[in-house]
Amino acid sequence: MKIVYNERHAQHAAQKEFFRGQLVDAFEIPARADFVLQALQASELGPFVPVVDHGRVPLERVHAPAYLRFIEGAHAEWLALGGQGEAFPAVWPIRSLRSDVEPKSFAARMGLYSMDSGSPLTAGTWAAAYWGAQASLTALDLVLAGERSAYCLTRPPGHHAGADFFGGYCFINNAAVTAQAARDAGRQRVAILDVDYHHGNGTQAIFYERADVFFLSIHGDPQTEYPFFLGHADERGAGAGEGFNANYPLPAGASNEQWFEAFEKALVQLNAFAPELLIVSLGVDTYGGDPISHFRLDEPEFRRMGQSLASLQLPTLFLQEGGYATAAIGRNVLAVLAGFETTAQGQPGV
Ligand code: SP5
Ligand code: ZN
Repeated sequence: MKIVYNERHAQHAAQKEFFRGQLVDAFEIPARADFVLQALQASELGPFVPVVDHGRVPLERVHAPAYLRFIEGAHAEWLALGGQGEAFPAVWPIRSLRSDVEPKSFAARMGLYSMDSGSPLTAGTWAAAYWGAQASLTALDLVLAGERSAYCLTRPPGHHAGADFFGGYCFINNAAVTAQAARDAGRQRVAILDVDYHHGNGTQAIFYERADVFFLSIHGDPQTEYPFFLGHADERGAGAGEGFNANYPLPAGASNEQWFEAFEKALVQLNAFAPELLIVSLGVDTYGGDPISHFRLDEPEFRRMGQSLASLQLPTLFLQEGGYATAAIGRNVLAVLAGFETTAQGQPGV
């Protein structure tokens, strides 16, 4: 399996995040990708393919240009105002306030373009996120050129970012940018399967009224789990997109049996859609040892996940999302990809 690695990921390196009124050590840190890289280098997977710059246009197919400009300049604005270290929002346009007028105030724009105070924005956030999207687009090129699969190793992750907001450690929605690019390259039906512990609210919202990109997600129930305000089972798409969104919320603490029961149902739905491309938003924060999540998958389950995905016999792009048990991320990601690879090798080409 070819791998595209965003070497600039470490330019986004937050020290702290807000949690219960305190600044605590950040969970989404460069070591996450470093550990995955080490595990991949020690494996049979590869080769590594260099990132190709596809420019800003594919990002603007999903994200509002004004939002992208804001992210690009936000940290410099924060410093100019006397902000220290990483930038955090403090005020949001909640119900009854207007979000259709972009204020001049930096603090106000920070709130306009964000969904939480737990996603620090640093000097290198734009560079890391921009090149992450480019890495994902490069991985897409490989699959469009006939590769059975590809893996994009990047951070920060993307699935919580909406068309015009960041949050949940995410700034550019790599899965959405890549799915849209596949559509623009002529693929008619694209499926995005999100197996991160957290619901991919950004990806869902971007494609909610569309029938050409089917979003499916298995995640912690938003009644108790981040991102709280989206990800319920009754969200099935709207308008032309009715029936092309599927959520499988599971209670925090769900068993592996429950997880795979939901996963297999999602795969049946996905298969019936007959997509020409599968994008997997691969968060491994479903791991039992994850410090901020509450499912119980471990190495055998991650391998089984990869094997089941290969059995769909679809061109498949794996895209790194969450996973915060830093020392175990490499092992867990490798289990998915190696599980996929061993199964895919026994199959005829797609
Ligand atoms: C991509 C992704 O996985 N984003 C997850 C965002 C989760 N944000 C909420 C984090 C809450 C941190 N809880 C700290 C628990 C300390 N014991
Ligand atoms: Zn997550």
